[in-house]
Amino acid sequence: MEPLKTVRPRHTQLFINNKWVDSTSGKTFEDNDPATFEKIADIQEGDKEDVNRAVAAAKEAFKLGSAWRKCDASARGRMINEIANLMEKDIQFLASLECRDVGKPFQTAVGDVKAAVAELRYFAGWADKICGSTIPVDGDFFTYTRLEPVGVCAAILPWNFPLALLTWKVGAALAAGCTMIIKPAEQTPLTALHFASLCETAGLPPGVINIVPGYGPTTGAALAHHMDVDKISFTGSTQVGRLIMKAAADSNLKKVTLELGGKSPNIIFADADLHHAVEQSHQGLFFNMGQNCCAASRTYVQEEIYDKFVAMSTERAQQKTVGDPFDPKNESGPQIDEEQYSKILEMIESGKQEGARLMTGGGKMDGKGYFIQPTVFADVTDSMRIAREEIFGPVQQIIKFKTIEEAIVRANNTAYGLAAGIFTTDINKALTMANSVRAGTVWVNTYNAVHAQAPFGGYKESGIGREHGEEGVKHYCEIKTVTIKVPSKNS
Ligand code: TXE
Repeated sequence: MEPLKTVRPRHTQLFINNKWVDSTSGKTFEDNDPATFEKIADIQEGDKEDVNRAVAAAKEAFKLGSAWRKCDASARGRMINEIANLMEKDIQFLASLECRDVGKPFQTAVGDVKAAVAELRYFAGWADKICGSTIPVDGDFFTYTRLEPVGVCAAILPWNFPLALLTWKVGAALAAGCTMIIKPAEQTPLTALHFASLCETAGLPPGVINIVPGYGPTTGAALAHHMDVDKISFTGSTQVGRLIMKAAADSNLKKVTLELGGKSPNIIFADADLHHAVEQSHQGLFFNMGQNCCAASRTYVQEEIYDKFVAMSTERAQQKTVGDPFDPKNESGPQIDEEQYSKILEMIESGKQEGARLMTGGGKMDGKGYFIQPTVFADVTDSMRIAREEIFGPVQQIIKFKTIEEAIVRANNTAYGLAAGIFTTDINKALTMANSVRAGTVWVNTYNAVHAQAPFGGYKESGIGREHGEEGVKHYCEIKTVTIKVPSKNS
């Protein structure tokens, strides 16, 4: 599939109650291309007033007796499937838009749209399979549970996988029968807006899906503090995750699920298939320009193979093609914005100053765009900033270890707990490590294998709750217990 290199967004307004509207303030913000610095579009900038309008619409759509509440669960599922079908039809447009807005290589963007379609199809299947149970309580009672939609939900999204992460949240929310207000990241509002138009075409009643682009401290905070939002699902930094929890505590104790940062260990044992481990570790870190919450950003390599692994990883990073994301020869594009770009370059400097051995890269690339050289550091120690803080960029840290016992302790020596990788051909080592690492996802002899069917989320400061799978759907449900007095029960 060829990219649409001159792609333009079809929508730049807010989407509330199935209508395209300007922001109440009349303000707009610029959405820019990170590869060229060119303006793509002026986007209507939502704030508190617009959030109020969108929440009111979502609340109305969720009212008892509304079209959405009376809709058969199977019909909800068909609508979700129809959105997936429409996305599939528009794959070239959506992937081109994502490529331009995020700066991710076109083929990666195509992969994101395919993943988003698969997400929706998975959740569509759940719509009429969300069941309560009957419970044999003591006494003359008949007791059952109902899993009811939690209500009006808010989703605050990051910019690294704008469309895919949107479907993680929307798919589960719609399957459960909730209504939703979505705030895309200010850097990447375009695919969310197009998604809204597809929701309308697929037949979602007004108010079920609303999109309010805007900034975090205004639009995002208004959602987090809103008294009529029943649940908020956030993906982004740990720092903002704390603010979301505080806002929930200070307002209506809305339910909170958080998917936050990470500093995931990736442990390569000497018995691993070396070529495979080098390539997977490279992809595990450099995929999406390193802008990945589960990036393999602490690569622990057993001493027997350490030098070889470092040499091979360096060579692999040197082969990496970085440039125009629309050019199919490029594996990597720019970072998302000035803030991330400066943060990554500063982290690289700290690595050099703290004595890590720079094997390749180590700076920005010449010319326009937020491009950074693929960078590999060896001889990294656990106390260095590059081994402790999330870099969120194309910077690989390779660290030496000796024993499995030491690997376990060092892997767990972090405030994060999102993911971990283990490379070994010994099943006992694999299982010991899988059971010992405190992380929400453990990959053995693979990395970044994320699926809609399997729960995803963080231990410790990497988050609260799970997305995907049955657990993910249940986070959009309340459990109601109904107990009825009966004259006499029989087993
Ligand atoms: O995140 P923010 P940023 C990590 C990564 C990155 C760092 C900062 O380390 O370098 O976070 O990135 C909205 N109330 N991740 O600054 O600020 C914001 O508008 C409510 C990991 O982009 O957390 C955007 O929609 N919302 C991560 C979203 O939060 C607020 C993905 C994320 O932005 C808000 C992204 C507020 N006060 C960054 N302030 C992952 N887990 O994948 C901001 N927002």
